[in-house]
Amino acid sequence: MKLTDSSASPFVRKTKVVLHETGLTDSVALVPVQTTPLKTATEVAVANPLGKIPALMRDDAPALYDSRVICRYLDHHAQAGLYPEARLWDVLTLEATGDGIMDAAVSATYETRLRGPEAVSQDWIDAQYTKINNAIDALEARWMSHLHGPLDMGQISVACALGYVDFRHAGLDWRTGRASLAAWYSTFSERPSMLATVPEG
Ligand SMILES: N[C@@H](CCC(=O)N[C@@H](CS)C(=O)NCC(=O)O)C(=O)O
Repeated sequence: MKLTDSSASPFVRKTKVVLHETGLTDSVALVPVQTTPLKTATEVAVANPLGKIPALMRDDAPALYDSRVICRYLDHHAQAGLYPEARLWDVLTLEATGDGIMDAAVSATYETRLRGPEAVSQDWIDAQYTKINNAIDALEARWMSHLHGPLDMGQISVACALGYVDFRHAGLDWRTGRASLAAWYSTFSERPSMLATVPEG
């Protein structure tokens, strides 16, 4: 199998963390790509008609895309238990919260990096930052007990989302007023799977 790879993408990072956590790194070759909404890389368009990464190219079956589908597929493949039945709906909601932070943060990145200075909308960026801040407040207020539980897909998504906020939007200073989440993240970031996938670029 092959995975479209970009070190900066938090969605790709999710899937790579899952590869590490499930022991599947040797089963998937990484294919580095450079793609943006304004210029889709050819290999990305071939694997995913939506032109987004990650996509997982399987050997004898159609490519899978959207990080949620890929992560669930890899978990199923490895029987790793990242979606425990007993708390499935919480895990999926927590994963959606992490993914939503990524969506908002990536949108704010595109706004600043892909549009000319005259076209950048500060209102748009502020609206994305509001979503990120509200979601991080919710994590601090309601999800700490779950985050401290056994490893699951929700935790991986949240950690990759916070890592991306640090990477591209450090000015948000998300740790201030969220001491519990900051402490959890500091410990989680030391996992070998997280250390092996730190974003660059
Ligand atoms: N819901 C998708 C989001 C993926 C996504 O937005 N990836 C970004 C890179 S971080 C991308 O491919 N952007 C290019 C584009 O939107 O055309 C997933 O979870 O895989």
